[in-house]
Amino acid sequence: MPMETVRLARQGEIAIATIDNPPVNALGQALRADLARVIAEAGADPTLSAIVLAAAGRAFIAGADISEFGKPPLAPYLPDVLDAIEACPKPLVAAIQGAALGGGLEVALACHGRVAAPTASLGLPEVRLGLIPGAGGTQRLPRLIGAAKAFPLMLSGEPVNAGKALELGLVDAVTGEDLIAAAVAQAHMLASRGAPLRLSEAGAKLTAADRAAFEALAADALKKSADLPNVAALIEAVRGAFELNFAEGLAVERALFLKLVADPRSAALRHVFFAEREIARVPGIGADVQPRPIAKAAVIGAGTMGGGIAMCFANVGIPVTLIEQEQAQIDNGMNRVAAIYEMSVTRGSLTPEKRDARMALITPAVGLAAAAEADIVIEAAFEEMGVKQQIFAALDGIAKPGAILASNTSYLDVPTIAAATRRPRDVLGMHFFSPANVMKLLEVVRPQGVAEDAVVTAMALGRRLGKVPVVVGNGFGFVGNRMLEARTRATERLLIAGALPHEVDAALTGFGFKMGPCAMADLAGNDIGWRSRKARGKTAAVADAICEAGWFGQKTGRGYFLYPEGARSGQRDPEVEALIARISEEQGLTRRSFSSDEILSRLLDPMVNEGARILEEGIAARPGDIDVIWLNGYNWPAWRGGPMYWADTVGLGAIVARLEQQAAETGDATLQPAPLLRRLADEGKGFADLKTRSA
Ligand code: 3H9
Repeated sequence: MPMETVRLARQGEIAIATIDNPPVNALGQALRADLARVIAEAGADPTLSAIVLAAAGRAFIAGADISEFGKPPLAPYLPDVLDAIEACPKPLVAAIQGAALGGGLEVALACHGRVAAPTASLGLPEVRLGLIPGAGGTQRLPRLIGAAKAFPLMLSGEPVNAGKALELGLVDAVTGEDLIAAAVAQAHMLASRGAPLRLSEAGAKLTAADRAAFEALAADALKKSADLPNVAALIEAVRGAFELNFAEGLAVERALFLKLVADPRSAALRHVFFAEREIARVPGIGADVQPRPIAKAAVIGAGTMGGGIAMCFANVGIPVTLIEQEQAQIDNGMNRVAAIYEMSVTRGSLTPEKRDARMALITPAVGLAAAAEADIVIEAAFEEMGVKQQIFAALDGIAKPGAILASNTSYLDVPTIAAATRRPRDVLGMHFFSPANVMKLLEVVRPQGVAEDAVVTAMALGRRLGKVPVVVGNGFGFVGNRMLEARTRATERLLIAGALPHEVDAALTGFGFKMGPCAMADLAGNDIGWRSRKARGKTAAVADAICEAGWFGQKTGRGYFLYPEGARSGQRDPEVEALIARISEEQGLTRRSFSSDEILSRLLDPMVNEGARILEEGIAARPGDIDVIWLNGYNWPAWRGGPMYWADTVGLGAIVARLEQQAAETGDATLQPAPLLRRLADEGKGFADLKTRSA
């Protein structure tokens, strides 16, 4: 017999219904059925006067069960269960601790009173899954707090804490004392008042002024996200609260919700949701391995990267020593950090007090000896093996036993760095992305032989720093940059074959990226790739010629594009276009035009191919890990699910055929489909079929 997901107890005349559906009380079919049954029973019990709806565990209710979406809906449906809760003849009070999100908040809105613990976090995050609230949220929330306040909550998906919820009127009370006792008191009070107040019958907040304020916000939202179907749907549903009766409004909301659930964009966002949770499970490392405590950190190198990493620590309250070789260098580094914080203060996103507190947590120092106290040392020095080895050899004699020694290298071999120490089990890579204080991605590079708890520590620390940490294997460029290089080579091939920089970029921005590869290279500085190629004895005809002309990108006012004073984006440069045409001619190629679709597949197929090799080599554990990396480090559009997910939607057979054709056309062996890609295509499978739950 399946476990019951709702327990019923009583305190005198009050029933306490406790939801218990670990881990986060998601509203799967069993819970919906139990909830409907328990509320119907309690509602019909003449010895009861009111009901408290509480929940066990760390969350109140995390919302609908996302894993049920995309499958045929199972009765009882959540909107119907909530209608029954609201229609209960006895008052129901929600006792909210932890997350009340999506359908979870909608349950609370169907109740007749709401009491929250300080740990409560309330929100309607459906928008992040490409959806809108689908169990009455778009109708009940505007009736509770007005559409002008409700709409921004639903549009951002950002949850609010208990204090803010009270201020908004989302909850009736917040208690730091016994939550159940407070909810029981509220239940007694409502029972003594007679008929429960039902939000479906409330309308006082839906005034003309509220409508006008909502319409202004809606117009602005549409302008900013015209291409997102759920924003228009959200506006339509909320507008229904003004124009339709409750039942009609609910029907419109339901129809819109079901349409959005079936949209491939929502399916992609759901894939991302689960992939971002899967990364926490590191293959081969048990859930019982504990992280080492991290109370103090040190960062070596106060350049842009090192400064940004130090800020990550200070931002979450971890004291950090920022180390350079000379006083002038550390002064520069600290000034740069101070200037970035100052910018946040000017923009209003940071208070001067918080800025001061954060600056106070960063201690500047000269010389590696200052790393002696640190529980973790992150090296962000010059990207050269000799430099790194020297630093790690010195650190070996300085750092305390058990300290994690991490390199922020983006390409170099981590075991070779570790070999400079006598403690390779404590050495790994922590690859931050620029700007380190902003970008979410953290590649945790796990060389063979590193201690399991060192990896777990880096992962836990990454999450504490607000990052999305993904474990990757050791290998040139790890995952993200290795695939980026495949795209960079593809760009070069396209330019020489006949496409122009603005056409290449337009194909990618049309796909949903914020920037194309040429604009991105111009922003990062073309000289960076040039230097790296030269160090490895590699060439790229167009990119090299642009650098030889001194066109390093935005910082020099020209690169692939022209950046006249005050221009917000690059403009076509006839000289660059002529230079590219000359290179095509020198290589004996007749330039031809490319459609946007063709450019896109020529840019993305080689990345997928490289991703397949990365999986074969075990550098990434799962296709979803690669997707998470591209979403959080390289601005891959979330609603496209990531490169490996995208490949599955295109069909691996089609990608194999296109790669073969390109390989034959160009004679470039790297374009030959990877064995894994070919095997999956032959079997009619996708990367998703590889997905395994790891230990
Ligand atoms: C919705 O409600 C639609 C309605 O309006 C209308 C319906 C008709 N479903 O994140 P964690 C799993 S849309 C299924 O690591 P935390 C998660 O996969 C929904 N599973 O914990 C993980 O599993 P595993 C709107 C879910 O403490 C485990 O629970 N709601 C769901 O760091 C632990 O998760 C949302 O979008 C779910 N809804 O954070 C909220 N939620 O261990 C989504 C979690 O196997 N959830 N799981 O990997 C969250 O934001 C966070 O999970 C939460 C807890 C803050 C609650």
